[in-house]
Amino acid sequence: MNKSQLQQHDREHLLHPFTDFNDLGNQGTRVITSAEGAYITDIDGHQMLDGMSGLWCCNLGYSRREISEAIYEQLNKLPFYNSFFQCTTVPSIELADMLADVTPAGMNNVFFTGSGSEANDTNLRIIRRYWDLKEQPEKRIVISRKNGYHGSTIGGASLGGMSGMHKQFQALDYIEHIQQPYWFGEGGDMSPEEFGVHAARCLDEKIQELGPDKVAAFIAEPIQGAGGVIIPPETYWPEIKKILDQYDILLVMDEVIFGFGRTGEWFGADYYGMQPDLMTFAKAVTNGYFPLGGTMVSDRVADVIKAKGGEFTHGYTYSAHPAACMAGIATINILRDEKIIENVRDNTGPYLAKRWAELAEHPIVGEARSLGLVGALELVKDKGSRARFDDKCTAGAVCRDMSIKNGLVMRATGDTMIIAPPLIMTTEQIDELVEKAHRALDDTARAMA
Ligand code: PXG
Repeated sequence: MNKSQLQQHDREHLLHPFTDFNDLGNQGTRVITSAEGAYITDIDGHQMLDGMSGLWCCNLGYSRREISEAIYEQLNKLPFYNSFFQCTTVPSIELADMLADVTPAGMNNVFFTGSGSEANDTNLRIIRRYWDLKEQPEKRIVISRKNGYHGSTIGGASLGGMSGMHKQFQALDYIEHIQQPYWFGEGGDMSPEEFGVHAARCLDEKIQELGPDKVAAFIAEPIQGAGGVIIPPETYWPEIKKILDQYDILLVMDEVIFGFGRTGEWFGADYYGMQPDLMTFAKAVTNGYFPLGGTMVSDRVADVIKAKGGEFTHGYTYSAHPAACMAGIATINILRDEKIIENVRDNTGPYLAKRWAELAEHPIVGEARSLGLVGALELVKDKGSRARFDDKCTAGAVCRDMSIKNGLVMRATGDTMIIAPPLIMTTEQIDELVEKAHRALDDTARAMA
């Protein structure tokens, strides 16, 4: 099939995730046909620097044969066996061991799933099971945050704080949402430090309002990813820690985007010095080469579930899929052997911070923020008042298209442009990324004038 035939068949038969089908019908899909290193190529032969690591998952880029070969060899040896009914496989045990090793101290158990959404549903099941076994069944409410993203299953989307998603289904009624720590958008006249404490205190207020004996857990991404790379002020997590220490409430950190090195530490929890009770992961655990997710379970929680016995009635056919686990093992080996995460912490992260900050000088950029290998640009019409161009987020959509035209995949979340490039990026590629982003901003400014 040629390009237009592919696009036509795509329109006729493929329902895409998070897609406005009118827009899709008008524009047609971009057909991506190959990828190498940090670059992807479409069917027209247009090569683009992938500033989004696929969908926040191909942290090692696209050319790691060690991972594809590990999957292939496993598929030839034992393509599938389940982990139900007292069965197990060698790759799943080995990966569980490795995960216990690379995750924060005290997290020594893993429950495998096929995705991040399934892992957050698993968290809801574990949280309920834990408090039931502790004979505190009244602890049922899970507090989450507005504009957080935790997946698209009923549980994941209920935990998420994306109001547009809630409108399309009936969200679970035992989940409550508090303010996000989004200083640029919601900080008003407060300094970032003041606002960080303010946003954290919202958790305390919510706990007081609901009653500490009713609250089971608090879930949050260390930094919001899909919500627009919202890096909380430095005061935020220490204040949250204080509040959680005060009440008997579990902390779930959703590391689906920030796990496996994005901040320059293995996990966001390491970066912020937090000790979560549960930790969701997916995406980069296999470098995006095979679907795999899971939740790391702390000793505090796992000991109760294991010691009290009784069946935990939860699981997925593909929990601990052996080929997925082999992909995870190969990925972690590369991250470790090639000191990829240390390189982000010591070299490419600081380099991106310096180069990305230069974009704040651009007339339509209200803020340029970054951390490790993740960054965001706030597009504004007026820097002083932070006023946007319009309320339809046209500037973001235009900038995304201009960026692609200039050979860079940069995403738009509203009028916030975001990047999360592969961790293997060199400083030369960071220069290329910043230059292409600059050109996209120039083109956007012209188009919006
Ligand atoms: N938690 C977080 C923090 C995520 O970012 C999920 C859970 C769900 O994972 P699965 O594997 O079920 O998709 C995610 C996924 C975007 C975008 O537009 C982000 C995600 C997925 C799709 C699109 O940024 N994150």
